[in-house]
Amino acid sequence: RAVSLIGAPTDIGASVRGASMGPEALRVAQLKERLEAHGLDVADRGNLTGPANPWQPPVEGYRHLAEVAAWNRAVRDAVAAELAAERLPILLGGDHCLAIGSIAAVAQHCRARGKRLRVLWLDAHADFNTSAITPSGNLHGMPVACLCGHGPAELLALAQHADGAPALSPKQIRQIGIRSVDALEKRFVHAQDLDVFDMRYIDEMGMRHAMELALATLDAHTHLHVSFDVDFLDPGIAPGVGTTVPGGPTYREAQLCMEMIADSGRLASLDIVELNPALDLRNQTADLAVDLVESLFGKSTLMRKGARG
Ligand code: DIR
Ligand code: MN
Ligand code: MN
Ligand code: MN
Repeated sequence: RAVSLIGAPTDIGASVRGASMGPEALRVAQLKERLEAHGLDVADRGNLTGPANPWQPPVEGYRHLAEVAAWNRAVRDAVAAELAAERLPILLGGDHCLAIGSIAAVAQHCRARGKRLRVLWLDAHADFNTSAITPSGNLHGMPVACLCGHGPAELLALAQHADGAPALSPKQIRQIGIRSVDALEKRFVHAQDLDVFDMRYIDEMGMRHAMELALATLDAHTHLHVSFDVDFLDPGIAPGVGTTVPGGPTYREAQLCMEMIADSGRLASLDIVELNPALDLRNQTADLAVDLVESLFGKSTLMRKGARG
């Protein structure tokens, strides 16, 4: 399989500075070399460029909207180019606002090719705020809403299909690991009927059952996109993120999650976002993220019966 790394070194949508250093930390953790060791053809496309972070307060409910749009346009076009070349794009964020551009490209590609799209959103947060309900104005808290058609015209214009339909329907999304949802965001998640496997669900039913359901009904025509916000992981093992939330998946739960995705054989695009090296300890969170991505691409302890790849 051919994969391409696309760096997007920005923290333009985040609440804390430093995710702009994420792409380099993942390279230092040898993402390319470790995927190559599993037989993948890996091309590092280097870093995209975009506006600097002006670090301004929100305007009408959005912080840095123009800059977020510029970065997302660059991400969308770069991801689209890799998909067109039949390569699997891996977006190295950067903060999670960049998933708007990344998933917009994926949604447009799937529609053009007649593929079904399923998005797995691995995150502590639902990222389903809008300008009317956000407590922060930070656009990294809004990408899922934007992709579903609830957001500013600038971002909807770059994310939606040519006929104006939203990039995603809530039915295509499964959220895993959620444990921090803002008060009004909670009502909107419920109203839009997002499929959420929150930590309570994982505590009670286990990661295995959550993933069985999240991966149910995939078929040979399904493009599976994984949007991996590193704050999905428990902060005890992954301190290098801007917005830690206690009570996340353990190392083993996260590994199982990734291995089950690998076993589905449908992974076709990936975001690795919100890694913040300024808050990390000797790059341990980047190393862990790369470890998990190895599993996502089929690294397993032993050969397993019934598993692909
Ligand atoms: C919070 C934090 N829900 C907000 N969000 C995220 O500002 O909207 N932190 N995504 O990583
Ligand atoms: Mn997120
Ligand atoms: Mn998050
Ligand atoms: Mn390893």
